[in-house]
Amino acid sequence: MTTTTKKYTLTAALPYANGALHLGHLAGVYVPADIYARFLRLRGEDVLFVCGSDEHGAAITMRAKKEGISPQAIIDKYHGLNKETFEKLGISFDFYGRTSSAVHKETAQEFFTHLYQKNEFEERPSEQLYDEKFQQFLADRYIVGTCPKCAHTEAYGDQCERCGSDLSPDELINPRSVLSGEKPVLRPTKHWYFLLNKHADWLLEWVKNGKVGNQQLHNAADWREHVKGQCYSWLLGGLQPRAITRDLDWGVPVPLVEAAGKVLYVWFDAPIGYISASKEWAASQGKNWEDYWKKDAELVHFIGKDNIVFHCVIFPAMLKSYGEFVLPKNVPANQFLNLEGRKFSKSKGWVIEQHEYLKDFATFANKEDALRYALIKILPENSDSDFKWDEFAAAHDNELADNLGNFINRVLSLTQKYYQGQVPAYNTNAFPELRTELKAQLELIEKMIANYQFKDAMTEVMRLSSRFGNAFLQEQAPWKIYNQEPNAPIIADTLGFGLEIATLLSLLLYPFLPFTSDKIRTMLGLSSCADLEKIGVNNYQNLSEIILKAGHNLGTVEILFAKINDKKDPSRAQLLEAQKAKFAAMKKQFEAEEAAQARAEATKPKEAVSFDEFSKMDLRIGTIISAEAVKKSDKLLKLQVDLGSEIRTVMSGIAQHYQPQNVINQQVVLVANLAPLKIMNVESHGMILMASDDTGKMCFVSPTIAISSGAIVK
Ligand code: B3M
Ligand code: ZN
Repeated sequence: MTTTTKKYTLTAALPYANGALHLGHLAGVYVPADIYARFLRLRGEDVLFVCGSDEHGAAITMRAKKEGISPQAIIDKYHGLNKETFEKLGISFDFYGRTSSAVHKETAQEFFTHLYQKNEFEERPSEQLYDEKFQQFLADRYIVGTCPKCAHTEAYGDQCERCGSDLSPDELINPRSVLSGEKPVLRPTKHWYFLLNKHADWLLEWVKNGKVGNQQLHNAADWREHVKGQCYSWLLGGLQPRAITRDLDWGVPVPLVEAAGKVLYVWFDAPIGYISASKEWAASQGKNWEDYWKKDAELVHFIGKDNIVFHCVIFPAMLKSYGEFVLPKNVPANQFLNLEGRKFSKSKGWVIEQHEYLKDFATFANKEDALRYALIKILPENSDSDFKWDEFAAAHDNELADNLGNFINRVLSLTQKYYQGQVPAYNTNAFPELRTELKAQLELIEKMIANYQFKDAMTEVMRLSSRFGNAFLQEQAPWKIYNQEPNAPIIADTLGFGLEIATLLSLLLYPFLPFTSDKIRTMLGLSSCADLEKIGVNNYQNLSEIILKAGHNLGTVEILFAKINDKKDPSRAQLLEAQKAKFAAMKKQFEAEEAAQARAEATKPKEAVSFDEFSKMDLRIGTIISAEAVKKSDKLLKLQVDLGSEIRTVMSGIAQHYQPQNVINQQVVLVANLAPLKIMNVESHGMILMASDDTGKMCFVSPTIAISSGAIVK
């Protein structure tokens, strides 16, 4: 039975169950997806928000090999850890599935069979790399070698992580097996290829104009530019048939007799995982999963930028080939988050894993929202961004504690004091100008969220607390009036409006900071926003519904955010300092390693040059006739060098090794035909040759006898 009410299906990329997730994953995918899910639910929309573990592919089997346990043990371990951590952070999936489930196997096989019967595949014999020692074909990540595009020596068989190129194993130079480390041999095999090339034209039209045939499915302007950009580079580069089966023993078996021993390619079965999770959820709720995937269902995929092609090209082609499925309305992919200026790297330990954060900050009240807030402020929506502990602390103290916490505390404490914790009778039309401004503010926030601009939306929500909360209370200063005229109606009007703002904040913050929203509502004597999802709060158009009625009893006032930098209680600052120290020490070590590497690189013998190339250099003896320090530079000296036939001005980086007065009459070797270069606004004509070693010593290279200026060096 299909009902007519609109359904929203939100998916968040299925993380591989081969490790813990870190802050980059949270900011890239799960927090934004959760914001949108909560926002829609609070409006009373019918939302299905699914995710789950991606439990197939080399990511799993290789991890199992590394840890010396079975793939099953790996997926059980990390599925449990990731699911539990998401819950703790308030990521409100309706269902967190796993691709090892029976429903998934059946769904993925049925999907394959259906496309097979519709002739969407082609069977192709091929020669593939094979590890004779391990008796296994080497697909994707099982093979490493040198990238043909950027010469990175550790490129994988499916992708080079240095330059981002999409590769196939046969493109790698000097391929070697990850299993045995040996050179693989070629062996004949056969695979099924999805004829992606057949779909190129409609996909391009769909991405570019949001149209399929004469149906307008979405407004192309709503898609992020960087997402469309990646799609164009794939679509215009020419789509090729793509192998969707593999010779592996871990995965969903290919449901064809002639494909015994083969499994589906992990990127074929993983997105189908969204559908299987929906089926499992629907079965548990007595609902029909098809309502959420067909007709006018609205599908939105939340992913990181490395998954764009799979969600904007390949999976849509699969859905359309199958028939009846809707295509994603939007794929608001995020860019990457960095950590203190460097890429996250699990292997180097440069990472903050979400479950580790929760452990390290166990004693920190409201740690979940403190993290959510810090991440939302830097969501990499349109460009990469950077997590910094100092910014985390500053945002927590200045914005959450001093702005939001302070406002909630003030309005509730004043109501407690003046009206014994009961909402006073007040004029709900007081401050008309402010109310008009507020309405516009609420509309702006709603528009931003609907456009997936979550970072900006949260800034605007926080303005409710600063502009309409704290600044408003400060302007009205009810405490001053109270001293003279405790019954003045303006006091009730002021606090009444303030309580409306506090209530609105509890609603508006719910998608962003659900724990804080709950706390504010408890203080307001209200139940969680989760209870409002059933009825739906149209908090933007019908404000009167959310207004606390006169006589309503407020709850107890509590501190919302205890500051990190607190002289009386240094415990939180200590937690933070420990983190900062840990990363600073690591950074120091990395920098030392990098410097050593750079030195090694610099002292490595250079490539041979021909005599002709060398003869192009015009090297001459020059005599320094004057030298002066350069303002604002501790490295440079400005020199006049006599070349016999002319005097040259040369800027030279020797100030840390020579005093100006000590270089006069010094004979040096000058590269006389180096193109002039402007350095600190002075044109430098030539370069003096210096010798240096790795102890930091540096000296001129000079003739062993006095020789005429201008003498040729060859
Ligand atoms: N597991 C890749 C990743 O974690 C993959 C996503 C699947 S989404 C269907 O980046
Ligand atoms: Zn490369």
